[in-house]
Amino acid sequence: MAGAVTGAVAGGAAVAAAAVVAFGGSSSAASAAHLSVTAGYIPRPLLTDEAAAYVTVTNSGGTAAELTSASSPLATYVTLHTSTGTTMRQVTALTVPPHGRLSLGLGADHLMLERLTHKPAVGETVPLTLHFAHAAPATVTVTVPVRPTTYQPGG
Ligand SMILES: [Cu+2]
Repeated sequence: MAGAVTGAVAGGAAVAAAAVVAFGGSSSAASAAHLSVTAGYIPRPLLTDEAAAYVTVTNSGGTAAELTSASSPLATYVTLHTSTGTTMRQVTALTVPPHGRLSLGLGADHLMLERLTHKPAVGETVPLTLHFAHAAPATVTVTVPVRPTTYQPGG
């Protein structure tokens, strides 16, 4: 492909080509990250300060994507948290590996809904909008149920 496209490469195409090369330099380009979001829920919070939210993001593409931010009408703002042992800290992004998944859950990475607009009831459904980098679609909105505070998926 070298030479033939000289002068015809638009800015966006040049950036995409450079990103693919960075993943290994093979001439067979890795497929772009393609995401789906499933299996979400929110354990019912005891207060209105904050609530954790869990989803699973599956990447069927050959390049990594990043969850960079989220929002919800239930929260004033949403942060991304990672857990190490019993402590959690805020991070700027969570990685969705190629041909893999990002599983948010109790004791693991999670979304933190901060300053809730109200205390949600069990069975209420809450929209979550997730924003991704290096992926299609770049924005995914899912509706997740509020579960009992002690709920654990799959027992
Ligand atoms: Cu947290």
